Amino acid sequence: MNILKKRNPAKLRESLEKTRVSLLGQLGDLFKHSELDSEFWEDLQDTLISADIGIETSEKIAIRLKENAKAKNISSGKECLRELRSELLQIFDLSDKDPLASAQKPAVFVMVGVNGAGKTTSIAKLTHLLTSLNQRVILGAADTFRAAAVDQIQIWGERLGVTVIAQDPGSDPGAVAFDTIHAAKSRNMDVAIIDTAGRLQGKSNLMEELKKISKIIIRESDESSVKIILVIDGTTGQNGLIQAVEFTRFVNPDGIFLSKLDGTAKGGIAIAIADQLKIPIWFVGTGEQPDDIAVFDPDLFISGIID
Ligand SMILES: Nc1nc2c(ncn2[C@@H]2O[C@H](COP(=O)(O)OP(=O)(O)OP(=O)(O)O)[C@@H](O)[C@H]2O)c(=O)[nH]1
Ligand SMILES: [Mg+2]
Repeated sequence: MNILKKRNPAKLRESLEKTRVSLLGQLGDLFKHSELDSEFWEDLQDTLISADIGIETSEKIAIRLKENAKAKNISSGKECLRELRSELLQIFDLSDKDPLASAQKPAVFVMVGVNGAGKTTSIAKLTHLLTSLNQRVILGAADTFRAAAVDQIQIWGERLGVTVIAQDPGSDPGAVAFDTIHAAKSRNMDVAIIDTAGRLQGKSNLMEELKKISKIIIRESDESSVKIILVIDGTTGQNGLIQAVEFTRFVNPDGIFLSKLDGTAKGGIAIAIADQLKIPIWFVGTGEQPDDIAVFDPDLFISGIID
């Protein structure tokens, strides 16, 4: 059983407020159109693009809706809105697994992403969520690159009452990851969460290093229990998507943590991520505190932006 399913639905809805207001106003006007004429289809596509769904995905949705409307003899905006919902649901229908599924303990989360995406804060949130579900959690400070990174995660560890495995800044991140897995095993932990240094796509040496760290982690664990979680800053819109594509050249993310969904009207990026990357979104960040996390759910998300 997936104990994470639909955790904090209200937070997910709340975080979509700005996206909903901006998208809904436009969709509302659009679907009032009495006629589904060429102007309607153009406006629909533009509306989707302006919600950060991206040109390619927006085009695809508009084309499919148009085909469906024709095939099903749909002529009213209202019916078309229903079709939009099922079209979006289909985009999120990806082969997904339980993030915590693991043949043997511990499940290992490796957090990766560009500088400042929200990796370390998201670790605090996951820790908070998992410990509240009676999971035993240990953290690994494998961001040994940025001077204050080890302190930052240690402070979270203290606040949340979990152990942080760390070495001095500048030490080998692969060694910290190795230590964390072994500490997790010997202490019978349910979940080990490993922080990594932020890296920009252009820095291929850092990207190669990430590949190395993830190889060590997979070698030291049961492969099925290791989940690479790509953290994408939701406020960066289409740019976040470009970064994500770059990461997939070096590691294979299993799931996405979409951070900073609060305060952005760019929530439509979730749709572009699912459509273009085919990687499931697992969690969203809804603020800066440890309890500002929601488990992503396609139904709730779609209702959150169009209802
Ligand atoms: N509003 C909001 N702020 C967030 C969220 N997640 C992270 N932040 C903020 O984003 C900033 C960067 O977060 P970090 O967790 O340090 O990001 P990081 O990816 O670990 O950064 P580096 O380690 O430097 O690469 C901090 O000020 C966080 O408080 C979120 O969901 N909502
Ligand atoms: Mg960090």
